[in-house]
Amino acid sequence: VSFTEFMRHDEVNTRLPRSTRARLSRHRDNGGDRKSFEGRNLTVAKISSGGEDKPIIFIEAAIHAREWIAPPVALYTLNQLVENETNSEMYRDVDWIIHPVVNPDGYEYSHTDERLWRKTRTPGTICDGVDGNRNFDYQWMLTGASSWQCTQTYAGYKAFSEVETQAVGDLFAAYKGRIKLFVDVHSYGQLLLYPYGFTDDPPDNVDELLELGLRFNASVSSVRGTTYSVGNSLTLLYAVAGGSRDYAYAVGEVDLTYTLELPAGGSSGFNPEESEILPVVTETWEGIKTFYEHIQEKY
Ligand code: 0X9
Ligand code: ZN
Repeated sequence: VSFTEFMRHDEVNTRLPRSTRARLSRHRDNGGDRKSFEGRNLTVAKISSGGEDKPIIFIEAAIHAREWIAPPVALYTLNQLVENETNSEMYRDVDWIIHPVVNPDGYEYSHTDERLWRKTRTPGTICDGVDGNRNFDYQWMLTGASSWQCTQTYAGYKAFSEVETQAVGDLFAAYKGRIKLFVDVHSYGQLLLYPYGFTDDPPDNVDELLELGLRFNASVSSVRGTTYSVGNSLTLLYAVAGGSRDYAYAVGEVDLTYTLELPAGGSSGFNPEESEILPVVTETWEGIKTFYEHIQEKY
């Protein structure tokens, strides 16, 4: 099931081979029919073999419009789960939520008008758009975010000003207690970052976050040598407050949350050659399988 097919068909179930026994449904819990600011579907795939109490792995991508290598990682995961029979045990005891394009308006704009557009497309009085990864309602505007609308890290006039971040927030609320691992896919930098973005005080379970992160790196690097640095967000990168990862951790009560910064590509870092997409996506898949194995063993 390609994402474009997925977008066009309400009844995705009928397109799945019966043998997979996956139920792939458009997500109905994120405010029902929430749309992006410009009216695009905020399409979220849930993959489940049934039941309402299994642990969930939640993957989101493209909260930042220009990071085009991110949606393919989410879509490859979706595709491997529902189309590759050999992976069907991966949704037997674990459910998956995959939100491949959190910011579809910005994503479209980065195709039509401005390749390096990052933010949403809500109009401002002088400049447009809000940085979705500064807009979540946890330590909003504390640090590493701007109140000036013309910056790339504009946090919005209030937390959750953007319908696209509200939709993600709704998912954390709807599945509170069940989401055990959350990955926010970005580019670029070959970094796997755990909480927090606003302080280098380690979270309670830093040992588990680091150890699993290092196992992610080992799995990815076994494919063709791509290595990730694993660590605290502020230490390895810079200060950020109001991001989805810290919101997931602190408000969503998700114990294992990461920002994944995929490898750079092309002249800007955000535009890898077409020939680089599959290599990046398939090596990352090995890391995602390691995340899955950890959740499978733990619960
Ligand atoms: O600045 C960001 O939002 C992320 N980097 S990016 O180049 N993709 O824009 C890093 C976010 C790290 N996450 C948190 N600290 N919450
Ligand atoms: Zn980003």
